[in-house]
Amino acid sequence: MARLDQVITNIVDIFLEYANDEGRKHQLNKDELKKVLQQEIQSPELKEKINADDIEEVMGVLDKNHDGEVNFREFCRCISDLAKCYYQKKTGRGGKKNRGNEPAAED
Ligand SMILES: [Ca+2]
Ligand SMILES: [Ca+2]
Repeated sequence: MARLDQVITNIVDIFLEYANDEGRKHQLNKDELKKVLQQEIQSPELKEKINADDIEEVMGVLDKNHDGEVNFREFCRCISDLAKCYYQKKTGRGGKKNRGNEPAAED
């Protein structure tokens, strides 16, 4: 499988594996979210960005529609934020400044 194929199928498969573990299907509750972050993120720089030990805060940030769980759209946003974070570290671009070009409450 090509690399992007792998990335995409991995994101979907990982989400479903954890989201369907307990509670509502296709939704990550707090415990599931904590598990997926603890087990599937190991690199120190990403761990630093998203702290699974403070799951309340992480959930607050990710749960854009405030239903107490993380759906696939919210999960994707998290992955994309982590990818951007890594990109910025690698390239030195973007920095830590939030230039406000991301309308967070769009959906
Ligand atoms: Ca669930
Ligand atoms: Ca949600």
